[in-house]
Amino acid sequence: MKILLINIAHPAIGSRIPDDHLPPFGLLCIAGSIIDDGHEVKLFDCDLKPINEAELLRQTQDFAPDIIMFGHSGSSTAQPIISKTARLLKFAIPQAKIVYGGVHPTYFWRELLATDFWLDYVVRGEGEKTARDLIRAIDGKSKIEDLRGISYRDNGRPKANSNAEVILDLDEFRIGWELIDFQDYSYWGGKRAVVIQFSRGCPHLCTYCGQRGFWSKWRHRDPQKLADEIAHLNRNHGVEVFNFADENPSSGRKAWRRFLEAIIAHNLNITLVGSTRADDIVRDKEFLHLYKKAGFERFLLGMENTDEATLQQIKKGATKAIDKEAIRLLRQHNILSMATWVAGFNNETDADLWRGLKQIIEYDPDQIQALYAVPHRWTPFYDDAKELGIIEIDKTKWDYKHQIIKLQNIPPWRLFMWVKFIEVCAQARPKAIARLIWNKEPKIRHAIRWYYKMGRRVWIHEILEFIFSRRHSKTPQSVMEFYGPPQVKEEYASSTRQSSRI
Ligand code: B12
Ligand code: SF4
Repeated sequence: MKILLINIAHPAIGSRIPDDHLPPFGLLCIAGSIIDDGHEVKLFDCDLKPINEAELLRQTQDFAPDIIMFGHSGSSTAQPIISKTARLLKFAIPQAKIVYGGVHPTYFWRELLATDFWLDYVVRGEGEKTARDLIRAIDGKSKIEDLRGISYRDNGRPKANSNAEVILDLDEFRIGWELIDFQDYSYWGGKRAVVIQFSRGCPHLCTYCGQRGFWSKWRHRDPQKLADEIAHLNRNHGVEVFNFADENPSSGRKAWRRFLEAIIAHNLNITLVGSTRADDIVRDKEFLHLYKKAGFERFLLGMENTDEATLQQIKKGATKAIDKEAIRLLRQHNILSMATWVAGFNNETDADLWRGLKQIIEYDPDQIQALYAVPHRWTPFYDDAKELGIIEIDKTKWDYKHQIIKLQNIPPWRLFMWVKFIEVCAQARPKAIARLIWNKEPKIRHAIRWYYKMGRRVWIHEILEFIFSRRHSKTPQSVMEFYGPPQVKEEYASSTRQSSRI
């Protein structure tokens, strides 16, 4: 069968920040599995090259796919444009089946199938096996009703089969690298780059996060096989930067150490960038030199808040002391730390924000990402936030970079100014600038310089956007009203629990 994979979040994306683009990793994971099942697969990465509707339509008609599969890693924010594009293509090529997968459709299959009548199937959860089985069923080799992890329409009504089992052996399916031209993709300031993944899932229970529910059990790839794949991509395709998709790659200490050692044994000159937890960094203080030697240049530490009570409320399982120590240890090994800080968990006041700023400076991270809380319905945070008002109903802005939840004490313009002020204070401190000038490693100096350059552009872009195009909802509805009746949420919660049993 002819399968077209489409990665799309917004049209003419090339005009947006940043210039660097990473390959659409989730779709490449699906691709490996379905290519190996004997299908002809093509990828349109509309994030990479701006494409208008007429051109997309023409290219799709030229390929004449039997199935068109949509996905995007900015899942909820991409949904409106995916719906629109899917509609366009379905009307033009009605015989093609439309399939949609990823985080957002996994939890919103019912609404999507009820409103987007051009959509034929939703793949819930991990896609490698389920997408392969679905294509076999569309090809008439099995019955849709017998599959797991699929939602579809039965007599016109949205229906879901039982959840798919999690993939326990992450090396069972390969990544369809052959669909991309490596030259097209870069990160870290123009360096050839890909996304890679060691593990899926997370054992922690932070209330605002959907990772545990989506991926369920924490699993990892064979450390040696992943190291070999990285070495292959570096030596044969010139990939210099590997951005880890894992939320929490270091959860399994032994496996993680084996991976670091396997990478070191390959003796590569590469840059590794990832996210992890501050407590794992502190736990691994005896072998942080291996992180460095393997090539890690930066870790994003999801600290989210500097207030002990808020950390407990969001069940972060972290303390201020651990967060601070992790930053110190990373610096000792000349690995950059990027701390996330999130506004909107606790109906902050100006005094809270001022205290937050002072604490961020005291933590002294190299980089900061100031974000806004997003009350996704599939997270426990939804229950804390459901009565709160929202000021943004445009889902393309539910990206952690726009305020969604209304604060009682601070109007949006003032919170925005606080967030920008916190960013500039953290990044433009003389101490931070001095680190750029005096860092002994050219690679790290490049990394810091690139972040400043990009940060400056994003910062100005966000201010202009706020002044000229941001319009907040005048009649705020509550989070619950926005999402609809609460009994629907109950069903999603229980379906997540089912998959967590495995
Ligand atoms: C790497 C990453 C990025 C990279 C993406 C690089 C790339 N080109 O892939 C970058 C940094 C660019 C990025 C950007 C954003 N991201 Co991001 N990102 C991630 C991260 C850490 C990993 C994504 C990934 O590759 N996962 C591994 C793959 C294998 O998983 P996957 O993509 O979900 O795909 C699997 C399944 O979902 C399913 N599937 C997915 N798509 C499809 C399609 C079909 C047809 C099928 C059948 C199955 C299927 O099968 C796949 C294999 O099992 C995730 C968190 C996470 N751990 O997943 C956040 C995450 C996806 N990002 C998120 C967000 C919000 C964003 C941004 C909006 C943030 C921002 N402020 O700008 C932007 C979007 C940018 C844009 N252009 O619109 C959220 C999405 C939450 C949501 N509800 O929508 C996540 C979940 C993180 C979180 N905080 O919760 N991101
Ligand atoms: S925020 Fe990070 S540590 Fe917490 S549950 Fe999500 S992935 Fe795990």
